[in-house]
Amino acid sequence: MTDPTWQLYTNPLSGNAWKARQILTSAGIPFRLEEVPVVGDRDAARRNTPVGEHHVGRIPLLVGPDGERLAESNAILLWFGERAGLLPAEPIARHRVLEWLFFEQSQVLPSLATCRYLIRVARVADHQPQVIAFLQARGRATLDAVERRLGAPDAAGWLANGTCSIADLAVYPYTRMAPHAGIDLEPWPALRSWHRRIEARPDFVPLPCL
Ligand SMILES: N[C@@H](CCC(=O)N[C@@H](CS)C(=O)NCC(=O)O)C(=O)O
Repeated sequence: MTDPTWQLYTNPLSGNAWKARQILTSAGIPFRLEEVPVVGDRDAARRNTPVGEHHVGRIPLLVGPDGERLAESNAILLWFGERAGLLPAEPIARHRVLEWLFFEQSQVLPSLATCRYLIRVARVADHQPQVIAFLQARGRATLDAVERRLGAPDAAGWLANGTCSIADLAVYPYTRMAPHAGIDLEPWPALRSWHRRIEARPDFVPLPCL
């Protein structure tokens, strides 16, 4: 028997899983949370779950009413983006949004999210000081890029097209949690104002691990 409710396989520590919670909420889709661990014996805990059965085996993983399985946080943002009114249809406007989704996966996750994971989740930072310093330098350059964009005259306080979109939801969690990666956000004022702007939206879902 199929379950009529979307099931989101998640963990409160995960910024990628937050993106899925936020877009489901913004799109008005009812869903249920299924928590899976991100540390310890993950394979054992995930065995016989859709996450364990998936070829990538990571969260977020969303299981739909017809059994469809949706992986990759930014692909999930795209799936529900139009329904949430957070993804424009016009090609150039859509392209501006996609640029930030790819930026997030290629710049934000490998620097800020990885560094945060080593310090805050796996707690192995003491053994990797050079790796941490390298990732923090990459993370600061990433924050500089976001700050530059937000400071541009046509940005109007948002990353793409002068309005809130899934671009903002993609880049928000791991830039907001940069202090968990050992980076104080004081030098990036436009970024901090943008975080507050996202958090002031009426349907905002707080990051559970802040
Ligand atoms: N590119 C993927 C990355 C997903 C990812 O790294 N998920 C992490 C949690 S944030 C995870 O499942 N970690 C536990 C593991 O790899 O077993 C996305 O954006 O969804």
